[in-house]
Order: sequence, then structure tokens, then C-alpha cells
Amino acid sequence: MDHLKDIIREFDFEGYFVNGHPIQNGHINDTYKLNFSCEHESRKSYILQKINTSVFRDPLGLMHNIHEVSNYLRPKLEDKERTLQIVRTKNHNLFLDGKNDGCWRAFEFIDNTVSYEKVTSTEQMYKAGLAIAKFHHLLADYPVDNLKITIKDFHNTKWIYDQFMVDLQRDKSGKSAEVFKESSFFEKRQKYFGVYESLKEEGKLPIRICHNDTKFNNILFDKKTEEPVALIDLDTVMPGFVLNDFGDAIRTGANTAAEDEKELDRVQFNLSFYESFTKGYLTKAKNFLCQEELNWLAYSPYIITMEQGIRFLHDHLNGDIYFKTSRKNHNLERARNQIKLAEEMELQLVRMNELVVQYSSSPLRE
Ligand code: ADP
Ligand code: GN1
Ligand code: MG
Repeated sequence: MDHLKDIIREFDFEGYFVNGHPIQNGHINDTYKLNFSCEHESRKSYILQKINTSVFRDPLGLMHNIHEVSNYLRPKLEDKERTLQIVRTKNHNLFLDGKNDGCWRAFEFIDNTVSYEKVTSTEQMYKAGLAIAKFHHLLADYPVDNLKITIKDFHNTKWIYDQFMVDLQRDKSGKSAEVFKESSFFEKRQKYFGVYESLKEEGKLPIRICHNDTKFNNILFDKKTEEPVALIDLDTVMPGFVLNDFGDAIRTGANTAAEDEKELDRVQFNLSFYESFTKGYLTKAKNFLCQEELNWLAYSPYIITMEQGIRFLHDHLNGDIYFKTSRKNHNLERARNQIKLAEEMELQLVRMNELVVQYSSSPLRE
């Protein structure tokens, strides 16, 4: 951690720096947990992150969003619930622009919590569904235009697919032939990619403040009570479709294997986990979702799983410049994993939709 000492000194942390270690479960930023010693032998921990500025090109806009949203949420939370608390620099800035050393920001560490890489019970899914619905509900009155767009077209699946196709056809990397099977999978399912945007154009799908990265490990649960405590990783909080938040939590939570599991037989879709999450989410969200959101809810895990598969495959073609990788063909393996998961979901779409109808008491989609 010696190389971080100059960075650490710039932040308004309480106490004396004792030690720290990297946390390596995210694909985007470089994250460290720092431990400090305060008066009366008490300890305090912080999160220090190097913002990935190739992904987030406007760090000030990004920190503005986190500052805005967390401040808006904090007074509305219940006793044991938390949101990110930014630790400012000694110059009172929301982040440190270390020029050649990159951009850094810090948060209070949310203690006594765990994040699950793999979900182990229907209860965890149910509670996560409730927590995400609550997040949407609490932000429903927040003025949408106050937030910056941190990544344009972040969940515009059609745009993501089109960009992928451009690079596939250019074949700069010479890998296009190798991914023929995978790219054909997406090509055959293109009709799903522009649905939300078209509905928005027709005025049928509302834009709401969403998290946009509801990967299961972005939810912190209380170690003891196993209740959700916080939704972290607020880098992509911005206007969007709730369908993406619903879908992404299921994409990650209801996969029976890790996102990069190579043994594809292990990649199954856990329908009970889907049901529990849907039940939890709709318990709260059925009161504010519109009919078109309900119509597409069951399809949203399927669509975002394909979107994620395209993103991984595209990064493989581009030479792994976006998602962190730790082995050769890592992104290709992740893409294949998402394709397998999408195939598994495809078999269950009718049942998935029936469950939405059941838990929302909405009329059956045509
Ligand atoms: P990335 O954008 O790279 O995914 P995250 O912001 O999700 O980075 O952080 C990575 C991990 O660090 C999280 O999954 C969580 O385990 C931990 N973490 C991040 N922020 C906090 C926090 N404020 N309190 C406790 N743990 C945190
Ligand atoms: C990234 O930051 P992290 O690891 O929580 C990515 C998500 C992907 C996810 C796939 C800003 O999330 O969109 O779904 O990897 N975040 C960004 O694992 O691109
Ligand atoms: Mg994360």
C-alpha cells in the first residue's frame, strides 16, 4: 500500500492510517479498504477507489450524481439502512484529480456487511427485490434532469449491438471468424434489442432514476440479520428504465454459476430465485409501475443477459480494454456464459411472465 500513501494523505480521513488491502470483486474501478486507528483505540475503515476514467470520462459529473443521490436518500432511510457517504479531500473536493496518478475518491466503509458473489437462498433474492423496489420508490420524486449522464447509451441494447456489429465486420483483431457462433446467437434475437427505446419514443415507457448496475454484489447485506443495508456502486445512477435494474439483479442472482464459469453445464437459471426476487420487487413496485413496465418485466433479465453477453464479446474483440480480465479469453468465456444463461431463460419466459402477472395482479400480457 506504500504507493497509495501520497493519495491517502490528500483525504480528510479520521485517525492514523494503519493498513489496507485491495478488494477485487469489481470489474471497473480499483478498490481498496483502508483501516485507520482513532482515539481511544477505536478503528475506522474507508473505501478508496481509483475511478476508471476510460469508462467514466466525466469524474466530476459522476461524483456530482453520487453526492446528489446519496444526500437525497440518506434522510429517507430507516435506522439500519445506509447509503454511500463521500469523504472529501482536504481541499473539500468530492474527488482528487491526481493528474498522472489518476482520479481518486473515498467513502466511509459500511461496516458489518457482506456482499454475495453467489446467492444461496430465496430469502436473499426476495429481500434484494424489495430493496431495489424501495430504491426506485425513494428516488421517484427526484428531478430526473439534475443528474448527469455518466455513460451515454449505457443500456441502449440496440446501440450496443450495432457498435459490436461495426467492429465485428471491420475485424481489426482478426477474431471475428472465431466468434461466429456467438455473434449469430445475438443476430437471431435482434428483435428484442430496441424494444424499450421504441416504447419510450411512443410515450409508453417512463424514464425513472435507476441504479443501472444492480449486479448482486453491489448490494450490501447485514452480516447478522442478513437484511439489505445499502445499494452501493452508484457510478451509473442516472435516468433509465427500471427494467434494467430488475433484469440485472436476476441475471446475476439467478445464475447458478459465476458469471465467468467455463463449465457451461453449471450455468442454469434458478427459477425459484427469479420467483422470490419478482415477489419481493413487486410487493412494493406494483403500486407504481405502469402496464408497459409490467409487460416487459419478465423479459428484462433475458434482454439484459444478452446485452451483457454482447458487451463481453465486444470487449473480447477489442482486446479486453473495458472489463478487467485475469486470464486469456476471459471475456469470451463470460460471453458464452451469458449466452448459455439466456438460452436457459428462453425456456422459462412463459412461466416467468405468469409469475409477474401473479405477483402484480396485472392482466396477462398478449
Ligand atoms: P466496481 O465499480 O469496480 O464494481 P464497487 O464500488 O462495486 O466497484 O466496489 C467493489 C467492492 O468493494 C464492492 O462489491 C464491495 O464489496 C466493496 N465496497 C465498495 N464500497 C463499499 C463501502 N462503502 N462499504 C463497504 N464495502 C464497499
Ligand atoms: C461492471 O462495476 P461492476 O463490476 O459492478 C459493469 C456492469 C456490468 C458488470 C458485469 C460501469 O459492473 O455494467 O454489468 O461489470 N459496470 C460498468 O459483471 O460498466
Ligand atoms: Mg461493483
